[in-house]
Amino acid sequence: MRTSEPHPFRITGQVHSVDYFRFVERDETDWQVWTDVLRGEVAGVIFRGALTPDVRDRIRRNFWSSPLLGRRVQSSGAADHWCGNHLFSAPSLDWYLDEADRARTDLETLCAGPGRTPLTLLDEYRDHLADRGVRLRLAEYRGRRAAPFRLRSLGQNDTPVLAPHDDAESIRRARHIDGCEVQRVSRLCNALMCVENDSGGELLYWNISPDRESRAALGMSTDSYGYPIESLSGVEQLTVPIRAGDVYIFDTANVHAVAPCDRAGGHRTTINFLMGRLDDDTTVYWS
Ligand SMILES: O=C(O)CCC(=O)C(=O)O
Repeated sequence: MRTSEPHPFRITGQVHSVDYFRFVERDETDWQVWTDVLRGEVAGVIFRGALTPDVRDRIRRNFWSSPLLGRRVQSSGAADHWCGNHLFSAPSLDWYLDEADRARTDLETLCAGPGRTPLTLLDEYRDHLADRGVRLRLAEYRGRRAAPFRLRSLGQNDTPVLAPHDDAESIRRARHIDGCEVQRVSRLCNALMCVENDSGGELLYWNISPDRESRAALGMSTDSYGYPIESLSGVEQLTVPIRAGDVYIFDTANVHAVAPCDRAGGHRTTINFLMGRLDDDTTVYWS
C-alpha cells in the first residue's frame, strides 16, 4: 500500500478570515450576495436550482447537437467537450475576438428560449445593477466585444477533472491579453450555471490565494493548472456539491478544483464565464 509522503513544498499565500471564506447558499437568486462576491466580501455564492429542468434540458440538448461542439481526449482517456472559447487559453487576443464575433449569436441562441435562461439571469443582474447606477456589459478591447460565455462538459475521471488551480493571477499576468480591461478588474470571479451533472464533480475550494513564491516554486506561470494536491495539505477546504440547475460565482484567486465525476457515463456540463468590477460604475463579463 502506498503511503502519502508530505509534499516538499507547501503552498503559502493569503489565508482569509472566517467572515470572508465561505460559500453562501440560497434557494433563490440573491443578486446582492452576487455583488458581495464581486466586491470581495464573501468568497462565493450558489443559487440552487435557478435553471429549471425544462431550460437546462433544452440547453443540454442544444449543446450536444451544436455545430460549435469541440472535443479533446485527455491523456487519462476522458473526453472534454466545449462550445465557445476561453480568452485565457486562446492563441491570441485577435483570434479570440474574431471567434467571439463569429460565435456570439450561436452561443446566445444555444441558451435562449422560454423560461428563465442564462441570458435572462444575466439581464436580471444587469437590471439589479442598473438600479444602483452600475452598468453590466461585455468586456471590450479597442471597441471589440468579448464572447458572453462558453459551455463545457468535463469527462469522467478518477482524478480531479480540473486540477487545483487559481485563475486570477494567471489572467492578470497573461502576456497575450496585455492591456485588456479584464486584467484590471478588482476581483476576478468565475461564474457558472450547471445544466447537467449526475454525481460527483463537486467544486473543491481552498482557503488560500497563493503568493508569487509558491506559484513560482510549483511551476505556475501563466498556465494556471496543476498545484499538486499534496501541496495543499493542511489548508482549509470547502466541498460544494454542484447539481444541475445551480448557478454560482466565486473568487478565482483562491485555489479550486473539480472533484472526479461519476464514471457511469454521465456528464458535468456548465455554462462558464468570468466577471469582475472594473470600477464603481462598471462590471464586465467575458468567456
Ligand atoms: O466547473 C467548476 O465548477 C469550476 C470551473 C473552474 O474551476 C474553472 O473554469 O477555472
